[in-house]
Amino acid sequence: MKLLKLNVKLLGIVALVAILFASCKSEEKEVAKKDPATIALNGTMNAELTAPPFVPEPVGDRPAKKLIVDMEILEQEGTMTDGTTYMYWTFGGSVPGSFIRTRVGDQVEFTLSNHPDNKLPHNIDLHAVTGPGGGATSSFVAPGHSKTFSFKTLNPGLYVYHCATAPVGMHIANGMYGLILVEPEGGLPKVDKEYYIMQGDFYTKGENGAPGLQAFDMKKAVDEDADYVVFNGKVGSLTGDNAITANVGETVRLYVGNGGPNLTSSFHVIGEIFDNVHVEGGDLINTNVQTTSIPAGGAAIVDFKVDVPGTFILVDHAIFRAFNKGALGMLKVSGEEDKTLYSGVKQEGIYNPEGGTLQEMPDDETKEVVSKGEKSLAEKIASGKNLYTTTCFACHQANGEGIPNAFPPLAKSDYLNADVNRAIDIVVNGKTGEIIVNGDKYNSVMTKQTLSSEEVADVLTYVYNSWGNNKTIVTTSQVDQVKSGH
Ligand code: HEC
Ligand SMILES: [Cu+2]
Repeated sequence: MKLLKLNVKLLGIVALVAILFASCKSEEKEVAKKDPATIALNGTMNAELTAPPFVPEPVGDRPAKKLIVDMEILEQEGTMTDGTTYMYWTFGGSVPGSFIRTRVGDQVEFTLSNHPDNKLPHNIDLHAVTGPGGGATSSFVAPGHSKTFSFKTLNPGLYVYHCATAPVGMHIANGMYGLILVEPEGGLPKVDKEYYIMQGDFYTKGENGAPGLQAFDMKKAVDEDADYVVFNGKVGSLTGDNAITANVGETVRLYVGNGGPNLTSSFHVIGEIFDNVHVEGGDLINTNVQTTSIPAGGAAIVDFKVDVPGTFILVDHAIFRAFNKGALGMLKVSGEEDKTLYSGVKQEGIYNPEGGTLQEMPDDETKEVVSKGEKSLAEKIASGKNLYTTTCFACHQANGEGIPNAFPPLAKSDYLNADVNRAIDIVVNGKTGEIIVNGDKYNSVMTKQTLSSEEVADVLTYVYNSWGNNKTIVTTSQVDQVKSGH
């Protein structure tokens, strides 16, 4: 009897321990493996999108939601540096593109719209997407169209997005990249100021500082020979009145990305030490960092407390890029000085640092001036050249040399010179299907160009009178005739 009782007791204890152990284990499992794919959605909201250097409101403790993102692609001329412009291709009208802020478990419904005035098809590859092409295959969209796809954010972190339409390098080089942040459950720790900065390298026909509208240079891009290396799409985007700001005693967080297409950034803030760096934008946090390496197509989250007032210079510490190619920004901190932390000048010396201003390149080229009025042949060619550099050069390249296997040449093109009405038809109506130009096969798509008859006549006259072509003069009425024949 006694023995039996003891046995029962023992059995009871064993069972209890087993139950406790099991429940404890399953609880542990739940905490460690809350599968983001199973996080329930709680309502719908429109995503706030911001242009750099600003970021949307933190997610805080909001539940996962269906998050609507509407992104518009705009191809538009913008300033690269004083006196120099560039035809940027943008997500949302800025370089880098609009900042997207989500939390883990959100169901993002993404609509990509390609403005009807644009010349090219585009798409988007978001590194935060788990799926083929990061969304690229589902978002390929022609001018005047839009595409919608959706994805669930499974991994917290800071991710790059970019266009992935061929030639991919060229779309990225023209500014088609940005950042998407996926915050963890409960959000990132609170800070006082947050900013959005993204580095990019640019390749132009003219050297750094050459005036006027500068075309993309494919050869320099392939050679990784950048004319400009900049933060937020242009020289001076974060200097002078555009500097980012904070007050003494505040914590500052920077979301820093690198669009590339080629160069790795050695991101550094002169006079500050990063208290925390989310290495490569992931969960790993390194502390007390001077310079963090940000690969092309990668990102980092850095934060630091500003203890003393002054201007802190943001650079790519591959330092010629900062002082000679544009990768230089400013953080202006205002507030009371603390002489124990930083004394200021105690004694004059003769050390002469390079200083925080950009060195100007000499202006030795003059701008071409196009006069208005009745058009002579020279005027037609001048106007055609302008149209060519804003419309056709993106694909056919500045000297009409094209890109092998993608865009046929217009220079010394047997196809072009053989039939002027066919050429007019291609510009007016677009062209797809196999063609052979100078012995090479092309089978691609040229989108229909939205130009007036006069513009078509001018641009083709320019093309025919350049690069060894047969000097045909195309008139407006000839273009009208081809148009009415359709
Ligand atoms: C979106 C890129 C793109 C733009 C912009 C573009 N083209 Fe094209 N173009 C092409 C492609 C691709 C082909 C070949 C189409 C095919 O394979 O059927 C082509 C073919 C041609 C051809 C016939 C082939 C040849 O080499 O002679 C001419 C002429 C031409 N384009 C002129 C122009 C002119 C003029 C402009 C500017 C008004 C222009 N294109 C803008 C991509 C483009
Ligand atoms: Cu693109």
